[in-house]
Amino acid sequence: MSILSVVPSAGQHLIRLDDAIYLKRDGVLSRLPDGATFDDLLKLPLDELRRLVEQDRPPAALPAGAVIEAPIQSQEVWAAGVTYQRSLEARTDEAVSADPYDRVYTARRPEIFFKATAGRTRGPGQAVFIRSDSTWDVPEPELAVVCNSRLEVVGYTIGNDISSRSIEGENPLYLPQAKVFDGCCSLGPAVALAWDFSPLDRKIELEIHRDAAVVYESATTTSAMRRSIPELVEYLGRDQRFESGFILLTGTGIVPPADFSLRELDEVTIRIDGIGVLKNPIRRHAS
Ligand code: DO4
Ligand code: MG
Repeated sequence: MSILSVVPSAGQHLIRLDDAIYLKRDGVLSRLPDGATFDDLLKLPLDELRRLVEQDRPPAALPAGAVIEAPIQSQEVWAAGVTYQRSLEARTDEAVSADPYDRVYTARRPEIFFKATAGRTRGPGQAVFIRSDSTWDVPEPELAVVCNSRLEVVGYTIGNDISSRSIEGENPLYLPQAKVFDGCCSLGPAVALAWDFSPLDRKIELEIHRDAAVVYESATTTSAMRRSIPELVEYLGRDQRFESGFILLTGTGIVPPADFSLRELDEVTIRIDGIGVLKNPIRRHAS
């Protein structure tokens, strides 16, 4: 089966294959001009980017042995939290104090935190990590927004905001340690381009496999998100510049029950309708 089967045939998607960027448009692959990188593309205004991406180009063959990489270069990954009722319920159950979570769910200002750099981020098929000093770990399947340097939404991908519930639950001030470590995030398999994809009412599905059996599965839809994407982008873009844009995870609407924790060798599969399938095996950092 082709590695491109994880990207839908319909629509327009940018895919990073080895070090080049390709467009998959209605099932046909073409290669963007030599040397085009995510940093270059995300410095362009959206209309110029669209012209470049949609230029007539000959179809390209899938390079032999190519692998799909995470759609990121020098962009920081940020994340919004407590944007779905389910996330609020899970945090208030695990936390020493429910109050900060209750307040942020309805506050004007959203929760937005730093999540990862490209070096901490993994692509499709690569191992993602849980911490050596955590006892309760979950994947968080999230719609990820890709923005350019002008805060215009260029497209959408899938993000996994892997999180330690034991560390965050002990004290909310430990959030950066619960969220940020090597291999704490995966992205991919493709960027569904904004002019061709509506993020509204998209189904998000999570499946966790252990020893060839499904040990957890659930689904939600982006229509259950309490915040709008323009609102989250506007808050993140306040008083700071992103020279090559950024990637913003929009929060999880799926949290497994309290007796579930990820284990080494589990496999996490996230599907978002119109974007594709992101699958990663789990590893635990050595203590
Ligand atoms: O409040 C802590 C993190 C919440 C989060 O990551 C989410 O809701 O997705
Ligand atoms: Mg999250």
